[in-house]
Parts: sequence; C-alpha cells; structure tokens
Amino acid sequence: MEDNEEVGEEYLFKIVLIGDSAVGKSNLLSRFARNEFDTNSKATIGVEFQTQVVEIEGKEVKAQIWDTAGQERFRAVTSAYYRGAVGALVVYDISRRTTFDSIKRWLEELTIHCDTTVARMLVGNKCDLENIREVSIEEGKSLAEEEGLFFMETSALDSTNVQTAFEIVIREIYNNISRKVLNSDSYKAELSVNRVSLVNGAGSKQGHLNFSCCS
Ligand SMILES: Nc1nc2c(ncn2[C@@H]2O[C@H](COP(=O)(O)OP(=O)(O)OP(=O)(O)O)[C@@H](O)[C@H]2O)c(=O)[nH]1
Ligand SMILES: [Mg+2]
Repeated sequence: MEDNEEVGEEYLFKIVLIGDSAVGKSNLLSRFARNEFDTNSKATIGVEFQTQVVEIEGKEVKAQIWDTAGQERFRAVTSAYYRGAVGALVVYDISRRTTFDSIKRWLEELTIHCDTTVARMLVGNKCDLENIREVSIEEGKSLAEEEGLFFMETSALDSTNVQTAFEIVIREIYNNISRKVLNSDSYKAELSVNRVSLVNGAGSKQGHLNFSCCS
C-alpha cells in the first residue's frame, strides 16, 4: 500500500538558524550534523541546509536545518528562508554583547515571517570563551523567560550542549504537532507543501538555494 512507504518519512521538521554574523551558526550545524568544527569558517553566503535523522519516541524524525548569512548583504530572500519553519535556534555569541542586543530584532523577524507555532530556543554560543565573556548566563536566561523561549549555552568548538539544544527543539516541535492532531488531513497537506517547496527535494541530505544576493 502506498501509505506504508510514507510512514518512515512522516516527520520532516524544518528548523532555521538565525543570529548575527560570526556567532557560530554554521559551526553549530556542522557540529550537530557531521561532528565537525572549522576554526577558519567563512561567512555564509545565501542558504544551506543539512538533514539529520533523530529518533523520538521510537519514531524517525528528519530535522532539516537551514543556515543563512547573518550579514545582511549576503542574506537570501528572507520569506523563502522562513517558509514552513517549525523550529528556530536564535543564536548570539556570549563574548560579544552586540550579538545579544540583536536578539530582539531576530525574534521580530521570526514573528513576521512565520505564522505557525515555532519552537524557539535562545542559544548563547561560544561558552568555551569564559575568560572574555560579555553576557552572563543570568542575562540569557532572563531574556529567554521574558520572550518565552528555551535557553541553552553551547560551544560548537568543544561540543557542549550542541546535540542537546537541537534535540530539545526537535522534541518540542514533535509535541506541538502532536497537539495539532498529527493525522489530520490538513496537517498532512501542510507537510507535503513543505516538501515540494524544497529545491533539492526532501530526500537529499544536503542542499543549497541559489538566490542572488541582496547587495
Ligand atoms: N571559541 C569558539 N569559536 C567558535 C564557536 N563557534 C564558532 N566559532 C568561530 O566563530 C567564527 C564564526 O563562526 P561561523 O559558524 O562561521 O559563524 P556564522 O554565525 O555562521 O556566521 P555567518 O555565516 O557570517 O552568519 C569562526 O571563526 C568559528 O571558528 C565556539 O563555540 N567557540
Ligand atoms: Mg554561517
């Protein structure tokens, strides 16, 4: 029966990474998806995504994580980036206060472009840089509470909490969707729309979208 083939692919969650340039979004993704870290990573241009399979309550969940440029001039068409997203990691760098000050702006952008429930986590990355910390854990926690976000400090460099941060978001998405009655026809339709909108198809593990830069 055709439906049986669909079972393994029932859950495809699009998660977006946002935050200022150089906070470590691309390295959080490479640490999570490939267990890699790059000390000399270049600023992202356009959009990339990676798919990672995670098991939740015995079910196979595909997390498709999208990464874009923090730098305005390299960012691809914003609405396409956010389309269909059900989770977001909003990232700052604990050693650069300006990146923490930008968080409210990133949250506004998320609200403008996403209409469905989005599982959101505030991520203070580079917690290995304790000696040059500019944002305390308490400040991170209290902003997260104020805005109703999960909160975690991470280090893509030494792996602290990277897996956990993604898994908490994925689990929350799963919970949100369960609440929406998983098997309703309208939700299934929503999922297939998400699939169709991907340039490289949901089956591919990596991909990118070639938008022209907004100069
Ligand atoms: N010490 C430390 N350095 C990190 C960490 N994560 C990333 N970096 C470094 O920070 C710099 C920027 O990292 P990226 O992952 O490229 O940052 P990004 O947020 O993707 O930047 P854009 O693509 O420009 O938006 C690189 O030199 C990384 O090696 C971390 O957890 N700790
Ligand atoms: Mg990047």
